[in-house]
Amino acid sequence: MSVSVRTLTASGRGGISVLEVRGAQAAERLGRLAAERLPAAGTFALMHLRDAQGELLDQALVLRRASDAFELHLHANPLVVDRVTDALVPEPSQAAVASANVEERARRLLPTAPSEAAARMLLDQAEGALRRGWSRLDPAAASFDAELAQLLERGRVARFLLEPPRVVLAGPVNAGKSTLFNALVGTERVVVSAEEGTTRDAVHERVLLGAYAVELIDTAGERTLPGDQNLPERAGQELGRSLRAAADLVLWLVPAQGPRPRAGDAAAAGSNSLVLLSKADEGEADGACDGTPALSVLRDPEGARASVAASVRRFFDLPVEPWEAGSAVPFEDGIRAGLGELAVARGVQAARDLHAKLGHALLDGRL
Ligand SMILES: Nc1nc2c(ncn2[C@@H]2O[C@H](COP(=O)(O)OP(=O)(O)OP(=O)(O)O)[C@@H](O)[C@H]2O)c(=O)[nH]1
Ligand SMILES: [Mg+2]
Repeated sequence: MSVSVRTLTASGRGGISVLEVRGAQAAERLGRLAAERLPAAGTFALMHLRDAQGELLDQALVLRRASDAFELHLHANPLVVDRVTDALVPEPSQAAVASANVEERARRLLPTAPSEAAARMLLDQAEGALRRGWSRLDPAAASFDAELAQLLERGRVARFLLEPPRVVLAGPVNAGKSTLFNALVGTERVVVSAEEGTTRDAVHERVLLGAYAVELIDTAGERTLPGDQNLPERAGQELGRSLRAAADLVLWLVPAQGPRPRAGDAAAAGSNSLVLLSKADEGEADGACDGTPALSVLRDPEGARASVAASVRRFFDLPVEPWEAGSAVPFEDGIRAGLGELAVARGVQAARDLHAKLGHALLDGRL
């Protein structure tokens, strides 16, 4: 590519955002945006950057690191940064993203990594772990199938790391859903009360359960409502139902002292549901009953957090440690699909040819 633009600082509002602009056409593209002369290599200048219509985009400090490499220190408003980027690369493009190599693609995901584990895994890939793992794969080796299976499994886990699953808290009114939601978020985020039907709207928060981030959603409780009035609570229940249908996992809370759900109940109906007993401190017996995890959120919030984290991991079949330092992790769908193709290639020669072809396309972005 003749010019590449990337943000070196975290995205969002702040004092300064630094854009790196480099490539054979970097000086020419930048020169078009500014009336001032570009600084000489190793020096900097204050410049007024304008779009094609002459409108001022930003006043920027421009540092020239080399003849074909610049740093633009812009005011850190995402809209300003986007407009300057668009002006520098008029058709920025999917092609540019696809043509970046795998290390660069991992680096680009880093600022939005949902958890520390995800960020550290991506950093490893940005440092070449996946390229090394891929090049060690030898279709002629006896260990080929096992190595491929291991990579595919790491890829499956990585998808959970990078795309937090949607976990909905549901169950009868007053089951303690909002109390658990607050305990998992770590702050009094939503209203809790002894009244039935306290929660109406759905509230979403990203929370960490051990090493994994999840998109946690608190919803209105279930109970039969009188008449057919269009009560706000009814609307809340309907919203809850549609969120449950779209959820990766529904945690259905049932008070330990009340009746347990039976087959055919809403809780038992969804293949994406897990039943948890709540208010176990009020139940007949503390701890897990019939293998159903039991929570005493008020008495032991830490224990409840750990129990929910373990239930979520068990449901999605995830290891406690999502990745091993330095290991190759196929963190993109395209790479996972490529590994899937390799797994079904017929014969060593066909697998070798495919391995070489896919390596070129997937690692170096030459599609
Ligand atoms: N003893 C005991 N009480 C609890 C526990 N968790 C919640 N509660 C109480 O149960 C009542 C209802 O709690 P909420 O968290 O508002 O229940 P909810 O399921 O969100 O209720 P709705 O929003 O009305 O559906 C409150 O008085 C809480 O203090 C628990 O672990 N033990
Ligand atoms: Mg509630």
